[in-house]
Amino acid sequence: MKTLAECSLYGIVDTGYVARERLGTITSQLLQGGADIIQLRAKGCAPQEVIAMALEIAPLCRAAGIPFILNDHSELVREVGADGAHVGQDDLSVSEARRLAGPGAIIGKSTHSVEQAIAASAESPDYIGFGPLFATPTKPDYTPIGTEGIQEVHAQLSLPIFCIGGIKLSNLRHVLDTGAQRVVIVSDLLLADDPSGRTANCKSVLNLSGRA
Ligand code: 3NM
Repeated sequence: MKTLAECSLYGIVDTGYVARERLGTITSQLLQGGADIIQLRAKGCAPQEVIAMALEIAPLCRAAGIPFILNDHSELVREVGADGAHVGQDDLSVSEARRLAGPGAIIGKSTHSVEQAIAASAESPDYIGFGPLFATPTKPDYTPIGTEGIQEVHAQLSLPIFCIGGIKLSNLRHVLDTGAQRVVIVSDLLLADDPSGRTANCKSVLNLSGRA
């Protein structure tokens, strides 16, 4: 399986954008386009639904050699054959998520300021998310933090940092120019006419920047 150090493009399969029956197809499209990590984000779905969806996605990621992460639900990681879980600021601690997900699981944490990123790193997650950089329809209630903190957070921390929030093919080069090394892209991939092509195009921008 690809290590986090090798990952620059993180795709999220979000049930807010993708109908249940398209989850497998879209996952395959993101993988085909070169996504390095996949997360299932199924906010508001019952655990049994999350299990069913995850059982469909996990084998696709496994076959591609790509880590598969559950948003929340660290307690389901082993049951569905996922590789880890992602926790938010108001969710379980990293250590509690790690205990539930089991040995070797990847645990990521969302952070929304340089201060939160530094505080989160003390919990020793395997990676952090940092954002939202820009306004995003995927999390409309979050205030954008802009790109100003990107360089500082990279200077202060040595763990993988995935910038997130409003990142698209059209602004990716700018985001990388401001110091980002890894990104999460959600709606721009999921809502593209050709999700696989859009993913591949984003990956080439990352590759060209020398960060992938
Ligand atoms: N977490 P899009 S922003 C799921 O800042 C998520 O922690 C964020 O979606 C955070 O690429 C975000 O469509 C949404 O803007 C990202």
